[in-house]
Amino acid sequence: MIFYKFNKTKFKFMRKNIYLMQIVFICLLSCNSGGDDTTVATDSTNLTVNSGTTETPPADSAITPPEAEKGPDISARLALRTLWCNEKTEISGEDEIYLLIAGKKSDGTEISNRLPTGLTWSLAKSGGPSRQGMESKYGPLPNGYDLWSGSLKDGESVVVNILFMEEDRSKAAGRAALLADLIAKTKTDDPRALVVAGISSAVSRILGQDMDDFIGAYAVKITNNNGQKDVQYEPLERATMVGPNLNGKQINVAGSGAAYLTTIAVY
Ligand SMILES: [Ca+2]
Ligand SMILES: [Ca+2]
Repeated sequence: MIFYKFNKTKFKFMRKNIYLMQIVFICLLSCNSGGDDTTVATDSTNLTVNSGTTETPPADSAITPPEAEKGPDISARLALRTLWCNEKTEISGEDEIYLLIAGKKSDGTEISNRLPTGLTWSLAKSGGPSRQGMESKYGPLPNGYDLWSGSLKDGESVVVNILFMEEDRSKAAGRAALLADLIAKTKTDDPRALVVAGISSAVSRILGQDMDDFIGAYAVKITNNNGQKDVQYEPLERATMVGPNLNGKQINVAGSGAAYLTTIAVY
């Protein structure tokens, strides 16, 4: 009987404890489920974490693609190889020939030059190489007379306009203004814009009366195409392509009564 009473008391005690544990458990459950604003959004754009903090994942455009591999720099030289008089513009005496060189690199570098510097090449239509040929009369430089030389990065280009002139009474300031006008018109980023329009009218407008004679002009564009030298030749005014020979490209310039066969090359 004592044993039975003891077990009955113990059983009541245990039942009371289980009841209390159930109350505590229910209380814990209700606390957890109420009032907390922790949510996980179902879409992929925003995650709301504790008290409304919003984090936006990086946009695709923020990922920088790997830079395309650049080709090597190149060095280039544009040279006048020969200049031969077939007809001169002066009625008497020799022509006094000089070149105006106006151009631009695609990085904006301007090219402005006169060859020979401050002087002229005196040429005539007869008398053989010692009178007709610039190179034979004035002596050849190695691979000709430099019109432009420099380096080009991959994708860069240079446009060089070459004007063949005969000197009379124009002033240096007028020639400088003409060069500046041509440089301003030169474009390097459009293959169709290689042609500089209106050279002869610019010569008349800028040099004025008693001006030097304009014989003809052409342009050369050199581009570094992934380490390869691409060259375009373009007759501008009073110029005709003759064709390539062993020394380079032959172009005839014939204006103001004169006719000169020129050879240019790019190295
Ligand atoms: Ca003249
Ligand atoms: Ca003259």
